[in-house]
Amino acid sequence: MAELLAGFGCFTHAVVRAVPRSLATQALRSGNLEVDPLKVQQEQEDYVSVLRQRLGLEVIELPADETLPDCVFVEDAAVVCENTALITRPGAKSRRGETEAMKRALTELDLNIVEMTDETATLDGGDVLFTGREFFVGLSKRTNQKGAEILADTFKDYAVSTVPVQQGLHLKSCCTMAGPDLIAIGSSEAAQKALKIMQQMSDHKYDKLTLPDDLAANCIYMNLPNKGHVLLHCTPEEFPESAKVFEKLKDHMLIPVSNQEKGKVDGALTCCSVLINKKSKI
Ligand code: M3B
Repeated sequence: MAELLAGFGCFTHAVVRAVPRSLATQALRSGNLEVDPLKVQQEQEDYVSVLRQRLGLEVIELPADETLPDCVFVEDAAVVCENTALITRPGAKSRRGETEAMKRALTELDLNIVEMTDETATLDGGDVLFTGREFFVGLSKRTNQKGAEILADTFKDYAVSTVPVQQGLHLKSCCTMAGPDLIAIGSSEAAQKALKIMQQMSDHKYDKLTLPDDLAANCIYMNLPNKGHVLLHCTPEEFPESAKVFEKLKDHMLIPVSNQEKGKVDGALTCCSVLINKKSKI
């Protein structure tokens, strides 16, 4: 049923946010690696320039907020599908303030806004995998069952299944979509287990692209006019073995994007944008 997937990966707009100086010292992180403040700025500039210059998306860049050290990771603040935006209630208290600017930007873009106001619910966008056919929601330290239920109520056209996240911060710390019906998945035991659960829950049989490194499985797929299948993926410097796997893909325009500094605070490629497809109003 290819027609079901007709618009998968088609995007016109991206919301991103500048890196606050406070990221280097105050962003949440699972390790204790030191972030180079200049390098992380540069990395984000390069990321934004890929979206804007190279891919021609209309990029809305929110200003950094020094009181929100993790604010560059906009993916966690909203889930957008078609013309509806769910403004999340991030699991980390220190991140709750990130949704305000996101809500304003998405309102400005004329999307239907749904807010997760229930104080028992938490959800980070990093736990939400949309396949084009259905949603998988990771139940993690940041996202709970109530959050997943509110997502299901918001996007009623799609099935929503939950997947326990046993390792890493978010579900998308080890998987994303690398193409229509193609799940990019890491090789760790936890990643493979998550894939198995998703396969069991789904009526559809997805193809998979297995990456040696879990974090390399966080890539960004788009389908763009005049460009076709586009994939933003890890650089050979960061993940040499995984980069080789991406380089074998023949149907994609491949764009390696560096994530070294943001990776030190558990950020990945998908974390730094909210992608939107605004069909022009005629
Ligand atoms: C990362 C936030 C890091 C905060 C994103 C998705 C998976 C590995 N210090 N947020 N959405 N996580 O990335």
